[in-house]
Amino acid sequence: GNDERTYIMVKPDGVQRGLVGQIIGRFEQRGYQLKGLKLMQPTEALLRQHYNELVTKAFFPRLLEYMLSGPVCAMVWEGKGVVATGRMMLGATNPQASAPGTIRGDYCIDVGKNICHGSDSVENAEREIGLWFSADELLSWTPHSRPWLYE
Ligand code: DAT
Ligand code: MG
Repeated sequence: GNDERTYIMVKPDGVQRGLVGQIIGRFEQRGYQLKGLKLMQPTEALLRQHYNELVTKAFFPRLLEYMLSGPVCAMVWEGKGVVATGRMMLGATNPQASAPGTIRGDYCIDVGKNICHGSDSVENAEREIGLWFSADELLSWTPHSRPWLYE
């Protein structure tokens, strides 16, 4: 439905490079609704849960070091198809394979510095939102543009 949610995160390189506003702006412009937003320093324990399917990969130690290297901007966006569309807006995992016009295709080069995260399924989105946000950090509000976005 129109209340599908995804977890989007600007990674430490995106924050350092001043790209938080560009990434928020793309989701806003598309018409998605911001439900939660915070700048935070992730812990190793949280990152191990977030990337629980990747902890055995050879690149995981480098991924962990990168994700611990500074603050991240955590967000929840809501709207019809936001999980799949959010992934399209981010581009491919490897920025070299990301089309121009996508976030990774416009702003970065290497897979180990790919500036943003987006949930890969509705189920994982709900799991990740639960890891990164408490219930009282997610707000319920009615955007004035809703009738102009949805048929
Ligand atoms: P995505 O972030 O597109 O969902 P993923 O969940 O498979 O991709 O991996 C999470 C992150 O781990 C990814 O954004 C960058 C890093 N990563 C993935 N594959 C990698 C690889 N082969 N070498 C180095 N880093 C990798
Ligand atoms: Mg992933």
